[in-house]
Amino acid sequence: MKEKTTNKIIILLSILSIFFFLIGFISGGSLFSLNQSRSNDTSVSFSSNVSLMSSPSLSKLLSVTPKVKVDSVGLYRRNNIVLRVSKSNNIDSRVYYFGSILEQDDKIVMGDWNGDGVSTPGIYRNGNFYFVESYPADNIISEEDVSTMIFGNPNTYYVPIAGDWDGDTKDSLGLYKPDTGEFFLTDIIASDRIVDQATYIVVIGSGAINKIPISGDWDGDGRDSIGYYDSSNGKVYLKNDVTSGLADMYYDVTTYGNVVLDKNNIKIISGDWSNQGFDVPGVYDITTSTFFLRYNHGFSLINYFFTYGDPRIDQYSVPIAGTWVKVIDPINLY
Ligand SMILES: [Ca+2]
Ligand SMILES: [Ca+2]
Ligand SMILES: [Ca+2]
Repeated sequence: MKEKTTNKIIILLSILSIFFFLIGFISGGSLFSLNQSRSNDTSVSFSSNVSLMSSPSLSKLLSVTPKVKVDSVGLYRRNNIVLRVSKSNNIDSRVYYFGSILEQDDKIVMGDWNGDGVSTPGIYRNGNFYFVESYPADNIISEEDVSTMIFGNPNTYYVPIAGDWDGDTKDSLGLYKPDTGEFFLTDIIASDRIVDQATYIVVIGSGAINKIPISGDWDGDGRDSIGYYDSSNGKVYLKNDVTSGLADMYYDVTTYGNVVLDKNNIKIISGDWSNQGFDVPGVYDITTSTFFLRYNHGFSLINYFFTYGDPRIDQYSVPIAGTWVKVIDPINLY
């Protein structure tokens, strides 16, 4: 009897030590729970971790399988893009220069135009879409690196977005027209093509006019869809398919634990930050050059935050997101 009890105690202690080892492993990264401050406080409350341990995304994180799709962030600084490929702030970034190909009002949009798993730049300019399918070895993007497609009316103001609307692994272009709230999406991505009709014309709700458009695979079904950020209330509105109708979900993206961001000083990106299998909007605070990325839609117990860039320069930069490196573990990024 006594020996059995001792065995039970040993087993219990072993389970507890494994549990606390995992807790240490988790808190050793830069993951933080809502109970933590923005400093390097890595204390994690027991209660919050009990629920975290049962989270499916965290069990994925702890697995040893190489991560095949982890999105990261970067900055478009007008004449170049810097891509964050590791945790080190501003170190180990990849930098690509646009040479002389950019014009004043060009808008950049990142996407995987050839379906090889790596996101590369596209430039939208007045009815023309210029896209780069692979990064040049000399880090300078020049005319020979660029393919051209025609989409959208010239002399019309659009904000470009990118997504794989049909799930064929290739991203293609979408154009949001702020004055009408319409999204014009095409499935076609091809060099030297004139695309004169959108595959989908979508309006969210009663027309999301003058909003900030975003795109992503919010529900993890392998197809991207659209959404928008409303800077009047700090909320994102996300739709799970590319048909008109009400948003499937909406929630505040300005609150991260004790930190409440100014809804007018943030810019929105989206991505799958931990190989959780779906995309979630992320936020870039231009006043501090800090990215705030959450694991889940709505209230998220685990979020990432880190500084990237320099607010003196990057308050004018455009945050970007995509898969820069095909195989990477999120631990190396966040
Ligand atoms: Ca690609
Ligand atoms: Ca596609
Ligand atoms: Ca989807």
